[in-house]
Amino acid sequence: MTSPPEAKTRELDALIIGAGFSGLYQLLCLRDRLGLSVQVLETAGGVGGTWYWNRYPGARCDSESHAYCYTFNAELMREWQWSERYPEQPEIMRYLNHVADRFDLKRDIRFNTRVASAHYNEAANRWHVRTEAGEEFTATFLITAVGCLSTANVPNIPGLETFAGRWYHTGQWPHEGVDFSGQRVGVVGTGSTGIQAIPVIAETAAHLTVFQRTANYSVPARNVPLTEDFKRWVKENTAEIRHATRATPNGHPFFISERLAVSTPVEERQALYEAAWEKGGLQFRATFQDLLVDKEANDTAAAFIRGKISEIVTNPATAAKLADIDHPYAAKRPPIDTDYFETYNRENVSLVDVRAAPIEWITPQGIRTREGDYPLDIIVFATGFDAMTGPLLRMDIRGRNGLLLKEAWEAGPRNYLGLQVAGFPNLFTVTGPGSPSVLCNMPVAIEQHVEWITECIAHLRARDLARIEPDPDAVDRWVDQVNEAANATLLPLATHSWYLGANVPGKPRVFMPYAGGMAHYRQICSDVAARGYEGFVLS
Ligand code: N01
Repeated sequence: MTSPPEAKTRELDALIIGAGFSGLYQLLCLRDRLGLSVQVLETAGGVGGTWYWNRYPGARCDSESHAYCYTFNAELMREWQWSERYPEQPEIMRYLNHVADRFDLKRDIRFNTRVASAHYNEAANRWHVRTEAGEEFTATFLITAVGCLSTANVPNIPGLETFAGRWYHTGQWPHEGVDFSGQRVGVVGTGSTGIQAIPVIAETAAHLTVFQRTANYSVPARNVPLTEDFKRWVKENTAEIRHATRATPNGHPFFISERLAVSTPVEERQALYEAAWEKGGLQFRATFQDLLVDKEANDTAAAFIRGKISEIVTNPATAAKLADIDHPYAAKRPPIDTDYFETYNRENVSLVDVRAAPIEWITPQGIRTREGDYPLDIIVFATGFDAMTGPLLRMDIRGRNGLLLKEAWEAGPRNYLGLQVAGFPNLFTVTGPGSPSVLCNMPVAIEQHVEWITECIAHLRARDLARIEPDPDAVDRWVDQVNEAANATLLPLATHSWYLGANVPGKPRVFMPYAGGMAHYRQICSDVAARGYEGFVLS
């Protein structure tokens, strides 16, 4: 018998981790625009990133379809037609597969491949990457495109392993789907995901019990099929749509009103909220300019939504639990919904307040709270993610002198512009903590990061420079700016939000995304590059 071939280390210019929106575009830019040798490694069996995994019932994007797409290619924008105001998960998967096929990207993506470790070798100035299957790669540049919401947070509730029924996390949904008909279902969690899934699950479950820890605001999405007129308007206005998403703080194609809630007469203010409620969607937040910076202004929006909850939900005790919200409107990521509050008027749906009586145990039969037992056949955990840092820190990433990223970030993420970490040369983190990312319409944030990274690498290569990493002083200053930007808003007042890492026990409480606005952040990044990558050390 001949001996097996020796495992070979593949040498690359750049290695990208992840094949979602970010990884696909980063591959295209580095391979086709700069001519680099590039490999993408992806855990999933296909492209799509977060959309590959989040297949739960009702999964749909909260950004409007005509702006939830790449804008780097006007032809691509014109040839792709979305069917609804908000694209559903399968349609987004079709879109991303279309992009991957149109630009022949899949040939450079290795699917079903999880990265175990990435170590920087200073002498060689190369990243050494190992997969869980033991394959090895080295690359000059390492780019993480791992997404912000890709590490499922399954709560550590005692007894889960004894549960006799089936349980699922929404972010790891089975591809074959789940049949709820005739089943007693429990949903834990009322964030954006729970709020999307609950009305759909209620349609087929025998009974649905919702376990709510923190009541949440929600505004109707008013999803509709797109008219032919609208589709035509999109094709004729690709440049304008692109421009609008680049000019607004959240990367959405609508502008924030200049009116202030506090100085608008009460009747007029109410009429504007009514109109925004009828229009639906995340624009509700744009009704007034001061909603996210002035608590008094925010209180007017919060009161309006609470009033809607009491109007919609017929059982006053249920309405009171749903409206008992402990944070300012939109200080946590604001959900939008289709018939969420209406669902509590169904006979087969009940609400359990697990703030008043916490979940204590999962028994073989169901969920036990301090007040009682709820027999269940299926438990759905819509309990969110170890957001932003989780997908990075679960890998063994080591920079100079073997410094582990997890240790460097022990007290919370520290980096420059959300793009690079001191001591980790040539490592770029697409939509990393410290960048606007999750506070923005994601494809807009992603395109900006990917293009900045591409131009930066082109700059290094054109000047025969081998390395870029941030100056630790620039990191300190940026961390201060991220904190200042958050503190100028009401966002930190939602003290248990995932923006702060508060949803994961033991995670440092640091406000992670940059809240100074996408348009402003874009300008900062462009200025840094124009000044010869100020704050970075190039060598
Ligand atoms: O997660 P979440 P998500 N016992 O963390 C509760 C994006 N997204 O998956 O608030 C009981 O927001 C937790 O309660 P509390 C969007 O950015 C986008 O819903 O911690 N309850 C909360 O109610 C979003 O913000 C879209 O007290 C527990 C819920 O679970 C982000 O993903 C669609 C618990 C988790 O809410 C995350 O949303 C959906 C426990 N032990 C999501 N642990 C689109 O645009 C947690 N909870 C498509």
